[in-house]
Amino acid sequence: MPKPKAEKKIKPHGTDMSTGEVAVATLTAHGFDTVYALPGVHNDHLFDAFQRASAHLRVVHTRHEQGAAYMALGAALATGKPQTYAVVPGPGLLNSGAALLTAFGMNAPVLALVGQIPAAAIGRGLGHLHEIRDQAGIIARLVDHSAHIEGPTDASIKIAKAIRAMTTGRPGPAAVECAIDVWGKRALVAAVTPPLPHRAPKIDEDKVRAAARLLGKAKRILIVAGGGAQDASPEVTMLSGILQAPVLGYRRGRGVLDSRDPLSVTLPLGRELWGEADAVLAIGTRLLNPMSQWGIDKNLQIVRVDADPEEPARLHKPKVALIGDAAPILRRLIDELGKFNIRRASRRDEMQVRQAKLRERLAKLAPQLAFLEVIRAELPEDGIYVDEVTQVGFAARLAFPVYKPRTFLSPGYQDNLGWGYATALGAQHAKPDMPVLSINGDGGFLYTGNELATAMRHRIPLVAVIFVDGAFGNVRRIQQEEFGNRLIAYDLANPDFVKYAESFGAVGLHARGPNELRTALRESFSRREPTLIEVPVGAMPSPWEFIQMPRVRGS
Ligand SMILES: Cc1ncc(C[n+]2csc(CCOP(=O)(O)OP(=O)(O)O)c2C)c(N)n1
Ligand SMILES: [Mg+2]
Repeated sequence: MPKPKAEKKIKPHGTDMSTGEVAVATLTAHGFDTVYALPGVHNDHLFDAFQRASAHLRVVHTRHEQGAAYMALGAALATGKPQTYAVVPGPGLLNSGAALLTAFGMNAPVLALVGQIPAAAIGRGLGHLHEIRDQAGIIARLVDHSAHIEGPTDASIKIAKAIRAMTTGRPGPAAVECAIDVWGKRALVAAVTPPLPHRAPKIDEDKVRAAARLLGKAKRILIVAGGGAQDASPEVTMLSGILQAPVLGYRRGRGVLDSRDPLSVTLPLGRELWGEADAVLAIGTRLLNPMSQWGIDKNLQIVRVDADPEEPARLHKPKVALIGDAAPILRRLIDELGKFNIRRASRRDEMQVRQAKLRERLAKLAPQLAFLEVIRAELPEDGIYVDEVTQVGFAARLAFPVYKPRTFLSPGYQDNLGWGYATALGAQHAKPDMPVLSINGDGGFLYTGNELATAMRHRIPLVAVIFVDGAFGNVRRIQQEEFGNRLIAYDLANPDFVKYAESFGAVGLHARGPNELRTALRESFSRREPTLIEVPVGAMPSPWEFIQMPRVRGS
């Protein structure tokens, strides 16, 4: 009689882990080393997992959820890599909402980890702490990819999928939510999901040839670079040279072609060139303002390169749309253009003359430009400038020289007042060795100025300048010029900003005018401590004639 087979023992398979531990292990497996966060009971087990993993994952806690989300955004913009923040549900989520919205507008890879009320109570309207109706639905409207974590065994794959969604195709924010009683739930987990394979779309070779033919024949080409061109700076630079095509960047595309190249242009020259162009190559940009303000006609052939297949035809169907990441597509385009043996006459001299003429026109903005000149001189070449919705900021978009992509962080189409200080803090945290400069108006600064406490707590050596005119200056000027000087809701009661900074233990400096700002910046960039420089200013000349400009073609 054969011996009975030993009964096969089913070995427990995997590691005993909580949902929070799985989430943390998945984040670290994906290369995350920081989470910007504000805790609360809903996420206690998640934070316990953060605590246990603190050798691999730093928690930077802020003083308001908007601070956490803006810091993650700033870190993502400065590094180009995905970043994450964690908040409690309801008010915590909503407090982070403007930053999440801005991340969406800027296609920034920011992962929101959001708490939830007890799993069994979701959707029942019982009035649990921080309950909000249909949180999952609200999140799903704010970002393209969201998920609800059910427990330890689905947490890893759901987070891995969220990260993949954030970094493939059109990048952007994602969110996962998890209930208060689920973060601590334990189970045997077989493995943590590693980064999922990316599926790069195949480049459409016929379309590359069509684009090359079109651009090869065109006489006067304008390249428009948006945020989606930031990782294609060498390719854009090369194309600009081959085609002798000027490159327009406004907010997110600044620095894709180094401003020291005379073919690198901002809005006013961009508009002139748009009016003269027979072809436009638009890379990673919605192209909304040129098409809707400056006009289109049948003599303007448009080639678009975009990661999002839906984007190119949204407003106006282009001649050719190339879908995918800009850099590999542009490399193929450069190869294909090689067949045309293109010899374009240099436009260097012409563009130098036109740039000089523009500088004469922009001299109208002398007060803003004087500050920008000092900032450019003192901020190192790779230093990061973080923009705000303020007079000096508007002028910077037109005239601040930008040498590299990701060194000019401007809030995109949301133009979200008050994003600046906390976003810059995130950029500085993620790039500790690189000087970061935040500029602010007195209106915008106090949105997140409380995060000076975060700068102190985490020793983040951000230098911030605040231009103090005692007003929502932009609002005041519009009321003066367009509403018969009927002023309302524009004037500000300000603290003493030097004392305000000092009360946190930060360095507070006072600078009257550009020369004193130069000294203050020099001192601050060498001292490298959290610093706020207060600069009293008067009303500044309007930049709007250089930003909102009339049609140059079409009807
Ligand atoms: C979230 C948000 N709220 C309101 C506005 C409208 N807005 C644009 S500029 C501005 C005033 C900005 O004041 P300040 O920061 O002091 O800059 P200044 O114009 O005085 O230089 C306001 C309220 C906005 N852009 N974003
Ligand atoms: Mg102001």
